[in-house]
Amino acid sequence: MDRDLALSLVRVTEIAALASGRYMGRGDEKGADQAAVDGMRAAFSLVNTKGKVVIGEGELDEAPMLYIGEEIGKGMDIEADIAVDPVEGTTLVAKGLPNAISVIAMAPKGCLLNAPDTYMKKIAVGPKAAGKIEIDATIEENLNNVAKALNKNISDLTVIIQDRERHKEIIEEVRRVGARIKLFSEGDVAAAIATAFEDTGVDILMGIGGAPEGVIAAAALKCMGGDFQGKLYPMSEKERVRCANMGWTEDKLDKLLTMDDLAKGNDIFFAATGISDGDLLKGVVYYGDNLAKTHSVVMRSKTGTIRFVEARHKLDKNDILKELLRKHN
Ligand code: VTB
Repeated sequence: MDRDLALSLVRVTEIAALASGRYMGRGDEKGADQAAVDGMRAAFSLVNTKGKVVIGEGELDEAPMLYIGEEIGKGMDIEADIAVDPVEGTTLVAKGLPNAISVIAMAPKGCLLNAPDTYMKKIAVGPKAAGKIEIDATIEENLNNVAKALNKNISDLTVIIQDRERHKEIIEEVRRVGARIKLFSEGDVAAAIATAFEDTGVDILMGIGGAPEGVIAAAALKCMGGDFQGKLYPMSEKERVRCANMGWTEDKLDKLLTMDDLAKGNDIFFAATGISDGDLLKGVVYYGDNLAKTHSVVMRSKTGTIRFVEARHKLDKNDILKELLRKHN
């Protein structure tokens, strides 16, 4: 895929973040999400590709826009799979908490797993510890192997875990082994990405989060040379049925999903823009005088280039933004 698509993708997440950022702290999760969806959908219509949403806002009957299977983009003969999470962490935006991002991943047709809307058990690390994780190994084994790869003592190692009751045993075991823990409330894509940037101080993500978010995190880690493993983890009968309907019958649920099963090949693009301030990305700043600033990261697996893009937007000079901000103000 054309390398210039990377910059087109960052425009898409920037516009989604600029629209969604309007809802920060307003207690309106739906509004925050809808603004980002409207922004992504409008901005993507200018991207030179024929994309099909494989990870999106849900099935057609539950999502009128960016639904799974929707064809988006300006056309052209480049066919691509698109995974979107217009707001990764709607609660974070609604409450004005850190680490909300808008994300998109893109790969050639057939390369992103069409994951069912269920949970996934996950483990993720950055490049230095790639190849050293095994989702079925014990927590102690994984922590020892990652510590060794990073040339750290176990007590220097930081495990990032979503603050949920379902992670009680993982947390207890990490504490017993002696590593540090950073808990987060929402958004395990940003948490997985943080493992690939040494300055965040985060070394390994463990726990159970959304399966669609697992595909997006795997795409990002592929671009950064990190590692990710997952296993589908339905937590209710309804989710089990949902999995079975997509071919994930009971006998297949235990399949190990490697980074290549989730984001195949080496032509993956990933872009994210901060909505609220986070470990890696700054949130949207509205300066007044129709000026706003966004901070994004965009990467491409083929070359491994990682770009941070700080952009200043004249909100009254961009037709898409003008229209969006009229609706979401
Ligand atoms: C997960 C995680 C997401 O929501 O889907 C989580 O992958 C939902 O978990 O990043 P709960 O049902 O326990 O809330 C996020 O944290 C963000 O929406």
